[in-house]
Amino acid sequence: MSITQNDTIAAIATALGEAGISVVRVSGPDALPIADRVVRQRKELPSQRPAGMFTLEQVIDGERVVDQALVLIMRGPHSYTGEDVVEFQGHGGSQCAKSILRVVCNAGARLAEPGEFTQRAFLNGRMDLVQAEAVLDLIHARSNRAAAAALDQLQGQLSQAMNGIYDDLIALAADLEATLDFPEDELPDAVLPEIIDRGQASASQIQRWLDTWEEGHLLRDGALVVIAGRPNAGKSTLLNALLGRERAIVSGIPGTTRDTIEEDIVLKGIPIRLIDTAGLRETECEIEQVGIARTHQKRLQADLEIYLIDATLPPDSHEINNLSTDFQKRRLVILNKIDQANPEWKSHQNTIDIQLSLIKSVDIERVKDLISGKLVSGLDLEARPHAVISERHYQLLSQAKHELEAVLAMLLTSHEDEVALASTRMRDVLDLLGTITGRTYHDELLNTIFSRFCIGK
Ligand SMILES: Nc1nc2c(ncn2[C@@H]2O[C@H](COP(=O)(O)OP(=O)(O)OP(=O)(O)O)[C@@H](O)[C@H]2O)c(=O)[nH]1
Ligand SMILES: [Mg+2]
Repeated sequence: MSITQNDTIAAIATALGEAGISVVRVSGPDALPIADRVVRQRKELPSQRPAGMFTLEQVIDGERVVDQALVLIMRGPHSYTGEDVVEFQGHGGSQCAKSILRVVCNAGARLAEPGEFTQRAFLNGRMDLVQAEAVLDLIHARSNRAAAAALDQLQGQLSQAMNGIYDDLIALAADLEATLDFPEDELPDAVLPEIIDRGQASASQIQRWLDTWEEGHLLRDGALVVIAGRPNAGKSTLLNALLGRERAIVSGIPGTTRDTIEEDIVLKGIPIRLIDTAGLRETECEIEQVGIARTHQKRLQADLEIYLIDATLPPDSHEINNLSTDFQKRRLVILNKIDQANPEWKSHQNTIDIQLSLIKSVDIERVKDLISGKLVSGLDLEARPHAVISERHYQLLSQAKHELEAVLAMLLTSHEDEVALASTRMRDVLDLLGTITGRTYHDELLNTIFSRFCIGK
């Protein structure tokens, strides 16, 4: 996508399908003249009306009326994009919106690229990059908490924090440069330690934001939770219980589930993809082998594994051993079927997080609490939803912190050459921080961010 913006763009901003209304959005220098060309002329053309006005118009293609629409006029810079904007609110469904889009394009607009309205908002200074990303997060939010976090970010909570750190460090860089003007041995002793202190305070602030990444990842991407275990342990029974419906086939025949079964749920505000898998065992059956290979693949990707054990069978030392030695970031071990438990399990309590019977009096809310508890251990989900950083912010912030720490280490030497070098290196720190909010950016960065948007936003 090029970042020239002297033309006028148009797109359908609502989802196509049966609905009350659909919105076609037009933005750019010709938005108002284009609106004049596509409505049946009455007393006053749209371009002659004050901003904020809306009127019901007939949208025409030559002589033919294609829809009746409310036409809203917004004049730059007081609009989403910062440009003149006209919105046509026509009838829902796909036909009216497509017709309005066609006549608007025939009258001089061009089809917008994905995210181009928001990109223009960014280029016109209506929002910074962090806020533009929040728009996307808000559209993609799969839970209330994720939406609340995105809204905080859109309202500038994260931008203000990033700008605060940036401003502190630019002042620090200036003070550092000033020390270079002092003749050797004349710099007062207190100056460098004071600069180092301030740098360390900024580094801790950066770290506090880095610590929000994990919650950001859970809210934005959702958590992958895999249910694994031997055949017949009750994995599909658990999936169904968590979903509250009979999604997967349950039977007493080991090897019932062969493919992975994926379903989305939300627990404590965390969007979760729940995956039931084929039971783990040695088998001659080719189909089952493929299923088990998929189980292993999903276990590797999982944010949390729920491992189910069948209590009717005696403890298997090989299985228990694997649980304590194989790599898994987070795991919840459930001993199921305690209604018919083998007595030998009494001596193995320490391997197990919870024992229960999924078909006799299970407290599924307790299981849900355990799952969300394991997922967020170390995170405070009781706290009010707040802006949390994304993967892109994480990369830039951790590089910036790394560079800043290198600068501080150079300053600690108090050696003149090192101090001079540190001063140049501070620019890298500032560049990295500036890229977060878009103080500094390049076309490629904008492309990667805005191409993930839908058309019309
Ligand atoms: N007694 C008892 N039986 C249970 C319990 N939970 C599940 N079962 C039974 O165990 C059998 C296997 O359950 P599934 O949920 O199909 O087990 P699975 O782990 O998905 O098995 P595969 O798909 O073959 O790997 C079914 O007959 C269930 O009704 C329980 O708590 N107690
Ligand atoms: Mg199953």
